[in-house]
Amino acid sequence: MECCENKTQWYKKLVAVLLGTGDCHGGVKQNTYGLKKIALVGSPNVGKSVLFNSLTGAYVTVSNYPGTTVDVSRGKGKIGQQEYEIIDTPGMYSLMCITEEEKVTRELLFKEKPEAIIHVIDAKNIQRMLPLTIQLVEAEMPVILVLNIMDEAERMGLRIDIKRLELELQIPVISTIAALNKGINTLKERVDKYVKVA
Ligand SMILES: Nc1nc2c(ncn2[C@@H]2O[C@H](COP(=O)(O)OP(=O)(O)O)[C@@H](O)[C@H]2O)c(=O)[nH]1
Ligand SMILES: [Mg+2]
Repeated sequence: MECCENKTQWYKKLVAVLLGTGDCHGGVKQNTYGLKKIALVGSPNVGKSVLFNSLTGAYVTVSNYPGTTVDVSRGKGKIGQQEYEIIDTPGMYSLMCITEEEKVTRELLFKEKPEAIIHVIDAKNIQRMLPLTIQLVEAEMPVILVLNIMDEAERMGLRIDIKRLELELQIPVISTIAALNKGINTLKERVDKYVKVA
């Protein structure tokens, strides 16, 4: 997005930028400097942004990843007693990146080294989406797997043995229905435990 395209009056934007409370798009900026990071990754349309909104407050910063036109959203979120910078990354299908979005997410993961990487998948398409989980685990990243859109998966009659999946993958696995805010507290508890142990 070009600056000043939106409808916020120019002087409000200027004041926000000068006071450090806003970005050039007039959005309110969250100071997440120095906070440990948690990244949400996964294919497009799996519910990353819905989860991001559940985990963060009202104010988030959307900015281009340096040197690209790809948007990355960042916000502050409290998990357990700790505040984190939560990052909503551009959609990625594979660590063997092809698209600019995938390159950004890959670079972000390697450079910013989040404390936890929440791989969000659409439970209906678990077979197609698990390969990225495995790639992330093999890259020795701190992965937590979220099986989202469980409502539709269950409606289709899909039964997923979560305990078995945890045993096989050796990572925490949580099921959620992000659109209905279900499973979010369990996810937070598991992230909290996971980050403390790591
Ligand atoms: N049925 C259902 N829909 C969901 C769930 N979570 C997200 N969605 C919907 O899936 C679509 C994509 O969500 P979004 O967060 O934009 O996905 P993203 O591309 O991964 O960021 C939206 O229409 C959401 O409302 C869920 O648990 N169940
Ligand atoms: Mg999104």
